[in-house]
Amino acid sequence: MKDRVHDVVTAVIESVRQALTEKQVTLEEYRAAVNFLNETAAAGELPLLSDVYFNITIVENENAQHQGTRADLEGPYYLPNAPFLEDEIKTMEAFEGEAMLIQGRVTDTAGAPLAGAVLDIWQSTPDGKYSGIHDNIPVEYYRGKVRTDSEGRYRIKSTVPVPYEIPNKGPTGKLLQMMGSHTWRPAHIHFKAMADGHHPLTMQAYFEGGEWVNDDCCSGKCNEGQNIIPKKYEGGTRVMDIDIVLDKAA
Ligand code: MBD
Ligand code: FE
Repeated sequence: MKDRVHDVVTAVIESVRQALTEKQVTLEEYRAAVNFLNETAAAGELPLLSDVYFNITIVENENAQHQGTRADLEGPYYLPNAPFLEDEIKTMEAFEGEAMLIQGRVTDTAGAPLAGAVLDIWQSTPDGKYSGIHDNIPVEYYRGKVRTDSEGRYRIKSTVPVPYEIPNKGPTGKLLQMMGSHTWRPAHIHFKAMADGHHPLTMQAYFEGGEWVNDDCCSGKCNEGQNIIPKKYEGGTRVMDIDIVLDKAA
């Protein structure tokens, strides 16, 4: 482990030094950058800042090793202890969200169903907040786990999320704006899929035709995967058919 830390941190230090040299960064600029990181930490935004710029690279590393469903951004708002749900993700009545059904099948790369696989699902409120993180929204809302049945199927009700603006008043939002970027992500649903003997998968699903799907502020390549879900309605409910293929554990 020490060797791995040494190896990776040495490479990071070298690439930062190289950038500082290439751009002939001054003491004043260097100090401003350190202060920026300090403010970001004080605002609790280090996970956000990191994920905006670097989570995508980790995703690409994962996908280089994958046969199954493409991995995607985890983002900074996953909480591991969400409850198991009956048939519904708890949503807040204050928001009149459009009804949504998320359903599909979890299989291995040979197409065999994975019974008893766990899907951990999380999404933002319709005004772009995450429970357990923002505005004291109780953690039991907008999160939860489902288990696949004997045929690998799952089915859970929720409400349709809307495009998500990352907190734009803090240091991360300010930096994005200084960099000429907007602060929006397409509407999305987060998943972690886990099954015994299989490699866990962190992914997201997006909505066909959704705003920002082709222009995610987190450098997400939403449009390169299979994870843009076709527009489908059944009796006024937006149906998200999301099948997930998991690789065998190495
Ligand atoms: C999010 O909700 C998110 O999913 C990502 C990847 C980054 C910031 C906020
Ligand atoms: Fe998110």
